[in-house]
Amino acid sequence: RLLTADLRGALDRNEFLLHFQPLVDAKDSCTRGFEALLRWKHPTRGFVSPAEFIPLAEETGVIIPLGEWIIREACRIAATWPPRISIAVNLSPIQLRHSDVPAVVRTALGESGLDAGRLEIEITESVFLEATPATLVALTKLREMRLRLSLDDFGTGYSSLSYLRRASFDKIKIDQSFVRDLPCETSNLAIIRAIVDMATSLGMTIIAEGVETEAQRVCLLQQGCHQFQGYLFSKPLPAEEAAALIAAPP
Ligand code: G
Ligand code: G
Ligand code: MN
Ligand code: NA
Repeated sequence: RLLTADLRGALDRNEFLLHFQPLVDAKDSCTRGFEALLRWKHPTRGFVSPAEFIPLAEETGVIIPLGEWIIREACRIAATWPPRISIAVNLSPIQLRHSDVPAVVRTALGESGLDAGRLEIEITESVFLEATPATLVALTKLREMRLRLSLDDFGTGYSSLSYLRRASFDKIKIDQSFVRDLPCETSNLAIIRAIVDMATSLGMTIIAEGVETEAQRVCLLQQGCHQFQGYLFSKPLPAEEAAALIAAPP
């Protein structure tokens, strides 16, 4: 079992780092941006998955300082990339409820010099399960700061179309569970078609996650997805490798 004490000290001991997975254009497979994915290099256990420690960080409140560090670190690194490359950062619902995310973002943009238009915030539908008025105020403020909002893991949770409109999302990320069994699974295809129709009519960008095969890529392109993310293009990369990929595309 992971020790809470380990987690609390990990930030001060510089044990966290970010990896970056390309978000590619569906038409030409060029990298348009990256999603920042948190990694914990534990001194004795090696790399620990965020799926294991994010829930613990949320329970213990460590997600507040950790979430702030993630935003600042992602902006710092993205500011070294060409301006056409964007950065997507995952936000925990707890973070959105219990910290002043717009203030944290403002600080991160200021100290890095990153243009706000290059920063994308990813939140899951679970944000709306216990959304307080403050949650929607924070999302509205982020929009007013010209950030883009992206709805992560779409289709897996509680979806309210009215929230989609009120928070005015720019982007929907189709969850990898719908992509996994393509192109043969016709019920998933029907769901993807419905999501694409809805998101297109709302003017949103549609990205499919977990794209692993050429057959999936072709199928999703035919369905009208705008961007792809997945092992077919690249796994999440250390910062140096992400920079190398930008400098010398495959
Ligand atoms: O990259 P990986 O498959 O290991 O990520 C596992 C889970 O951890 C995913 O659901 C992802 O959204 C989450 N995660 C990864 N990085 C972050 C982060 O920086 N902040 C938050 N809140 N969640 C993250
Ligand atoms: O934030 P989110 O829950 O969407 O996190 C994306 C997760 O999916 C990360 O843990 C990342 O490592 C993982 N991932 C990215 N590409 C692929 C892929 O092609 N296949 C699978 N199975 N997982 C992927
Ligand atoms: Mn994500
Ligand atoms: Na996802």
